[in-house]
Amino acid sequence: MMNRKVMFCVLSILLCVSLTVNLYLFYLSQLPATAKIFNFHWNVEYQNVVDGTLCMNVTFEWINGNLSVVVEVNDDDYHSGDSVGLFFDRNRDGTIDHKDMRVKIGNRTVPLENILIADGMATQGALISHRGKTEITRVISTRNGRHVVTYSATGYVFQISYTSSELNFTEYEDFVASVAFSDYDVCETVIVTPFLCPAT
Ligand SMILES: [Ca+2]
Ligand SMILES: [Ca+2]
Ligand SMILES: [Ca+2]
Repeated sequence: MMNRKVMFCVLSILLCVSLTVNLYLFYLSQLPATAKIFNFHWNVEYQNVVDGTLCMNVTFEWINGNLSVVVEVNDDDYHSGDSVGLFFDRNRDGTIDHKDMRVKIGNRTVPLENILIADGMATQGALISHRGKTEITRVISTRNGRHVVTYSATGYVFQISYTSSELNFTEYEDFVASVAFSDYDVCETVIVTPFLCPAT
């Protein structure tokens, strides 16, 4: 009789634990995803980077107050000069241009190494309009980047994280961004029209 009582207690406890775990997993599955994912495509007639459709996936996620950025591009050939450009409306004037390259925060002027090169170097660049076309201009300073680049049969993955101070906005604010990919092998750059990333 005693053994049955013990067994009943153990089974009851196991049932409660199982129920609690399942409820917690259900709760987690209902939480809104914090990552914002954007997908861009260029058909073969609009680019020479790949023979088929060029695909770029951009993921923004705020982690501990820093903006994690992951850019995936299905480029078909590695070159140490291939690069991803990340452009943010850092001075919050609604447009992305050379004024966003350096932002004054308090008494400091904060630059941003936003051209991430496949060989691990990084430099600064800005979007400019030239003869009705959007182009990227680079400044000369190049330094060791803090980004991570991997290349595989499916293409590139560029990863970096910026502080909110560098970006001049926080996770509680919408921001405007643009992304570019330069394929050194064919001397071609594709640039995404600036888009809005809503706050989490
Ligand atoms: Ca290519
Ligand atoms: Ca390439
Ligand atoms: Ca701006």
